[in-house]
Amino acid sequence: MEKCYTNEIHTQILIALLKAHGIRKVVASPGATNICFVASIQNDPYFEIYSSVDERSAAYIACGLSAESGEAVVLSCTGATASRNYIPALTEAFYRKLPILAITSTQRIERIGHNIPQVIDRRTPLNDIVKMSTQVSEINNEEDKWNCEITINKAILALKHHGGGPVHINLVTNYSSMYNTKVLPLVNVINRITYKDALPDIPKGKIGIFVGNHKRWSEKLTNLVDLFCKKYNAIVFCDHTSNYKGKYRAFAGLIATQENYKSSCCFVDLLIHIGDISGGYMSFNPTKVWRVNPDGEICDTFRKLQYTFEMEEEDFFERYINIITNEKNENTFITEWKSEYEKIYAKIPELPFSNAWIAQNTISKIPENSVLHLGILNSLRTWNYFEASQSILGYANTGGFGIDGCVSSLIGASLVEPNKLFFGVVGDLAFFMI
Ligand SMILES: Cc1ncc(C[n+]2csc(CCOP(=O)(O)OP(=O)(O)O)c2C)c(N)n1
Repeated sequence: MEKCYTNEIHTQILIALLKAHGIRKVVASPGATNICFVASIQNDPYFEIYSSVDERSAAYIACGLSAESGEAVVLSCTGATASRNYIPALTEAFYRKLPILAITSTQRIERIGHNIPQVIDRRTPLNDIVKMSTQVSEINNEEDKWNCEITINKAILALKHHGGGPVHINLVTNYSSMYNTKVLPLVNVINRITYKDALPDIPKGKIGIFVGNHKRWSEKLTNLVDLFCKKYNAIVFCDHTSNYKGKYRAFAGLIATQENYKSSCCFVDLLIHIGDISGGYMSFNPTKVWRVNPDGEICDTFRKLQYTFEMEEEDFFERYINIITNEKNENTFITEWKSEYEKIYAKIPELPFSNAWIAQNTISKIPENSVLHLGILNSLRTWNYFEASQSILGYANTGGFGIDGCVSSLIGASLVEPNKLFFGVVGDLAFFMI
């Protein structure tokens, strides 16, 4: 019989991502629960596998291997108490910041606490043995697959993040005895770019910058984004809470929320994602997403994440502006966007009296330099169809999406700027929750 990979897809994804991230050294200890993983990698000559019966020694071997080679090293053990024997060496690795990926295999988590032989609870790790502990379970649908890939990418990246250290994956198995998968699945490989890393090339094609809820922009950031857009033919997808007011603003509520029409402007080769949670419910179809945020999180809003740039937005745009290129861009995307916007805006029918009608007829009358606070959902959504004057900043409580504090937030903000006009648009429920 030809020896191939296990049929357990989550384990295949784990193996594919280990390879994609260049991790090949494994110290394996015997048992039944980690057979799917170990037998699969034994069938792949990419991996360099060492066997150690005693898990305690195995984990110390991994420490030595990692410290000497400078590489991340994988540990694999079975269920029951096997993983407990990793604690001494993982403690060692934690304080020496050694990138050890401890993969402890387990039966389904639902079995914990039911006197099932060999099932123990590893869901709460000690404070100082791993930087991150996570669960990888079997896959039943696309959402599970996405979650599996994200979880494993995150775990692998944590091995080297902020100085690095050990990480734990609790790997569920159903003990599949089928090993007839010849080719590993294609997986989404995510990497983190920090200040010391080389910058990847900007792909050719259409580029959109998606701005979620964003604090007030500095003049410097606006200028840098404008220069970036000019150089790379990019535009900036915004709603009222994005607060970018530069030359390449693409006010997107009307175009990117259509259910029965998908504008070609929403298909981009690269979407650069900045800012925080958006309540615009806008949909875009990027080929790849680069997230830029000093938090460095692997936050995959559009499910196409390729890189997270752990840096300030200003630094990201400045670095790409300073790259010398011979190509000259025509800035066609912003022209395309503007004509698309006009075309769709012209199709808005006469509106009945409603929040949308009020938005359409009021927004242009709001005085310059005012501040607009919008209740989440209906108010934000409908006012996002109509553009405000560029001097007006917009806010909505899209952190937690509560309708309980829109008016209070407006009052709080107005206390800081007593000479400004603050306008609030909230529905009746939100109003009475103040
Ligand atoms: C504290 C809280 N309770 C309940 C909800 C669920 N919820 C979301 S929108 C909504 C209706 C709000 O209606 P309205 O006041 O008309 O709001 P608006 O038109 O400003 O969206 C409710 C009950 C919520 N988001 N927050």
